[in-house]
Order: sequence, then structure tokens, then C-alpha cells
Amino acid sequence: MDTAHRPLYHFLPPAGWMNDPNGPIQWNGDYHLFYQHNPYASVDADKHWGHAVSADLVHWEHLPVALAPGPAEYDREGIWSGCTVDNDGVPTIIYTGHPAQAQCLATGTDDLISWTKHPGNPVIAGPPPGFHVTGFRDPFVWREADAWYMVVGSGIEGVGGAAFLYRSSDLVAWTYLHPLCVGQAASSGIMWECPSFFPLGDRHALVVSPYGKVTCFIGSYAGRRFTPESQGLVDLGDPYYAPNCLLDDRGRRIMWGWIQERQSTEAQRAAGWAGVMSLPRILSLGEDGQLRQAPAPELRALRRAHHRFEDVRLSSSRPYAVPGVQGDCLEVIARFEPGEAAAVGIGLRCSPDGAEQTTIICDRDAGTLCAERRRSSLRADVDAAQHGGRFELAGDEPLLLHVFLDRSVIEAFANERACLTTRVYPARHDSLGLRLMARGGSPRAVSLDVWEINATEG
Ligand code: DQQ
Repeated sequence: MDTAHRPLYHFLPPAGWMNDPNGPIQWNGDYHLFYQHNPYASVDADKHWGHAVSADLVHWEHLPVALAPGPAEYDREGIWSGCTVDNDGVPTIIYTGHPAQAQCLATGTDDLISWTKHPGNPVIAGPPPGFHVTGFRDPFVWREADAWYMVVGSGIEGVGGAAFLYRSSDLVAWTYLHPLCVGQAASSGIMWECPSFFPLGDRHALVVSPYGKVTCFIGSYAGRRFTPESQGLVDLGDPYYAPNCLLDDRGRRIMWGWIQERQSTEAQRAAGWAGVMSLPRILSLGEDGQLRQAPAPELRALRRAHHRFEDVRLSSSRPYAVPGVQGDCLEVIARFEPGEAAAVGIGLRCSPDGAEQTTIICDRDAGTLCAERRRSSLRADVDAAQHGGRFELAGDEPLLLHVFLDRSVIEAFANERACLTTRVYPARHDSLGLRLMARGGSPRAVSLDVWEINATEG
């Protein structure tokens, strides 16, 4: 198994393949996370629901696989994504059976370890009549005062992504109502995978994975129809996909997403593992009516040795190599006053000569936050494309970059307004340096806090 790039404090299975988070739920106080899992090989096939539990969102215990494909025809080729609900004390999974692309039920024991598929499966055999759809999967279920409601991810051919709405009194017999929301292919894709729909502040949020960057619509929910008022990206990085969320007993909406690999499938297979879960993010609604995401405060339990620097003057001619800090598992909080600078950023996994380095850069002139990966790795088989997206700083607004580095994973939060997840696979063992950089000016890092993270192998 390749351990050099295997993250230490992001969740991932003991071995094999992982993709979407499925059915996260808090049960008897503990957080349970299920996930798309191929336990036999680190390749994208043969999906089971893997399972893990945590008391603190940080340390996870692996549990036996919850659901496996077959023997019935409807899920013979895979237990695809879905959700988990508490049906009056009975833990209940609603998932998509593959290849039927039909929605199915399973009920669990109180410890959530053993699951029994419903004899009446599938409970929704196919898409509503009258639509030519691009897919029909990934049920997300919630309770309202009068009944259960479900959205199923889909798309209407020639129109765009869609979330179809159903109602049930018992989770078994479902009545199709109408589309909760329909998008436009040009602006939000032809298919909405893994929809999640929930109240956020005084609005509702619909999060969808449209075969591209994850999109969050904020809007109003009335008459059982959702009307988007704005649209944004959950993460500017392209490896982040298919998030799912829960509401915990402290009223926090907590979301995880799948962080995809960005090395060749041969390298993934050889590594023995593929796919990483993002850190748990707490969602809220900003004063501007847009999505805010913050890393769960529980993650502070991972902090070990602390290094603090204040009032660091940066120069565009030479990056500032942070003295005495080395590592491939770090938490970094940098507060910049960009001044006149065109861009400021943080270099991670830098080799001493700079031949390898990855930069999270906020370009104020361009209004972007990007991961520059041209020099991420000397290896030829890893993706080196830059990725990122819109992130604008107002006037002299300070920049707070909060970055989690976990070997091959970088998750960055910028002013809690934007997130950027990327992958890095340095070839050199000495690519452990941390740098601050600037372009077109001499900005100030008001403070820089770095914690070494000392986690044990997950
Ligand atoms: N992954 C699952 C599907 C879902 C897709 C299959 C999204 O249910 O649409 O592994 O990554």
C-alpha cells in the first residue's frame, strides 16, 4: 500500500475504493458515516455501503460493510448513493439499486450494524411518467409535519438537471408530486446527482452534483416547490464531489464531500486505496444570503506543536520560507493585509529549491482563488492543471486563509466564503516546506499560525 500520500486525519476506508459520502446520521449521540465503497480493489466498481462511527467527528472507528449488492436483480451491480433517516426509532437507509436505478429501503438494528433490505424493494421502480430523464438516483429524504418527503436526482433531456419530489407516510409507498426544482443545462448541467435539500438560516439550500463542480442554490421553499434566488459553488476545486450532510443534536448542518484522486488509475490501483472524505464542514447562511462553510471546531483536537509569526512583510521578489516549520500534515491560518499586492498565497509541500510546490493563491486583480499545481509533482502521471474559481475581496478587505494539509490533500477556506480542495502527490521526500508569497506589492501577513498535526494512520 502507498502510505506516503495516504492522508492521516481525513477519513478514508482501511483499503479499497471510496467515493460519495452516504446517509450521514447522528444516532444515540454518535456520528455515523456511510460511503460508496469497493472493498475488493481501489477501482470504481461494485459499490457497497462502507460504514464508520465517531463520537467527535475527528476519530473514526471502522465498522463492517452495511450493505452489499444483490442477490436480487435490482441492486445486483451496486448499492448506490442515498440517505439514512430515523423512522420513529428504526434506522432506515434509502438508496439507489443499480442497475435498476430504482429507489430501495433497508432497515437496521439499533447499533446500525446489521441491515435488512425491504421485501417490497424497489419502493420507487423508475422515474415519473412523461419525462425523458438523464438518470434517476441518489434519494434524499426528510420529515415534515405531515409526511416524509424525498427528492431524487435526475435531469430532463433537453432542459437540465432536476430534483423530483415524492411524499410518503411510511417510507414504503411513495406518491410522485412534481419537480422540486428544474435547472438549465447551460448553467447547472444536464444531470443532478446526489441532491440534498435543507433549511439554512431563513432560506432553503439545494446542493447538487452536476457532473462538474458542486452547486448550491439558495432560495425559497413554498407550496412544496423550491425557487432558487442565487447559485454558487460549494468548492472551487474540481476533486470535490457528491457531498451529503446531517443535522446534529446541536442544530449544526454538517457536510462531507468526496475528494477524488488526481493520479492515474494505475497509480490508484497500485496504491491499494483511492478516495478521501473531506473534513466535516459546518454550514451557515452569511449576511449576504450566501453559503458559509467552516471546518468543524472539533478538528482543533488534532493540533500539536504550534508556531506563531507576526507582522511578516512579504516581497514579490522572493517567497517567505517559514522558518522551523516542515511537514506534510499541517493546519495553517494566515491573516493577510494585501495592501497594494495583486496576489497573496501560501505554498505547501515545497522542496527546498522550489522544484516542487503547490500554491493556494488569491489573485485580487483577477478575483480568483486557485490552486497552482504546475510544480506540484515531478511525476508525469499526476494531474498538474491549475483549478479554482471566483473569489473577490472587497477593497482593502483582509484575507484569512485557513488551510489543512494532509499529505496528498489540501483543503482551504478563504474568509469562510470560499473553499478550495486540491490533491498533490510530490515525488520528493523533502517537499515539506511552507512559504508565503506575494505578487505585485509588499503585503503583510499580520499573523501566521501553524500547527503540526500528529494523527495516527486511519
Ligand atoms: N456515485 C454513485 C451514484 C451517484 C454518483 C455511484 C455520484 O449513486 O450518482 O457510486 O458520484
